[in-house]
Amino acid sequence: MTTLTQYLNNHSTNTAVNETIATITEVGKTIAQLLRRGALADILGEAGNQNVQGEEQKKLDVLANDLLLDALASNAHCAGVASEELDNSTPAHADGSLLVLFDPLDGSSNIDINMAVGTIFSILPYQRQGQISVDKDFLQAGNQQLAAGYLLYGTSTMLALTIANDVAMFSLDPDSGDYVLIEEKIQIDADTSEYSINSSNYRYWRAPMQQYIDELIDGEAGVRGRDFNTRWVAAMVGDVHRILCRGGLFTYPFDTKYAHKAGKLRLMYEANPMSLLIERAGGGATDAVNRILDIEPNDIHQRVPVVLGSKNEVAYVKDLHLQHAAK
Ligand code: AFP
Repeated sequence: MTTLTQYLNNHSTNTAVNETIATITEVGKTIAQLLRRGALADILGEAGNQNVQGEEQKKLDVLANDLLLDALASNAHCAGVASEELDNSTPAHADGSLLVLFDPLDGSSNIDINMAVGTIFSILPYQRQGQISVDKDFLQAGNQQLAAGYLLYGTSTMLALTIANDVAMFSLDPDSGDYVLIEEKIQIDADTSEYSINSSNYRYWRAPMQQYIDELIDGEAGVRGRDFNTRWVAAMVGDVHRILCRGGLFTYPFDTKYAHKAGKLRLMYEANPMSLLIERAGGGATDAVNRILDIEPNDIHQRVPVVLGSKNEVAYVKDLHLQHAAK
């Protein structure tokens, strides 16, 4: 049995990264305990205000955010924090070597219905040690991440983590309080017959995405020559976890529903960490055409269309988009 601490010591010599992952995953235990108590812990329902995204904040959005902020404020390696729930980044220790970004509670709409939610985190290098960090310091492409992962608060609490070239999966042992390694080199199949998309937005998608989904629905009788299945957790962590477990394609594509938003998912603390996990597990991650990890950000809350998962399926979506662009 290998614990998270042992895994980190065996696979990473970066003490700052290791200790910061430990800080984040310890908070994950507290969030998991609160979720276990659910309605009994007075964590359900609205917090009564909106975040920078214009979304109604749930009580647990705010609580998870505050728990992570407080814990990272005590971590001398952390020079600054950016969160989905905060308008701007929060400076921490100017001499720290790392920047931490997170979606503290992904899948908030699932909290009140007792469905899967999670925490997504990304760790970037801090390039101006000794200076107070500002938003601009966080604007680094996803290919600069030193580590990334998520906590999934499901029937059990699980941690997916990449700190080097591998993707490892851990399960929280509620008795010992240890995250126990259950798989150390996750690889996902290049092909799949399972996809995830919120189909209610069909009328807002661009033509290539409409064509792609039409082909999947046509199944064996159509050009794909096989039937497909669909799943939609409404929490990216849940859909990405399923893909790490058995392959698949997840997409939240560009839509004209909120034209100025270019899709729903945020680049810095959702798409980038999840893309690093998926690519290192042998999958692909694009904005439909371009590699997400190569996108140079211009705002810590910028949104990006996302297509990720089994490599050949992600490539198929890209080809369709290129074919349409060539018309
Ligand atoms: P919330 O955290 O606001 O519930 O959003 C979750 C999310 O960003 C992502 O985790 C889901 O895949 C996606 O939004 C669900 O979007 P829909 O509500 O449109 O299904």
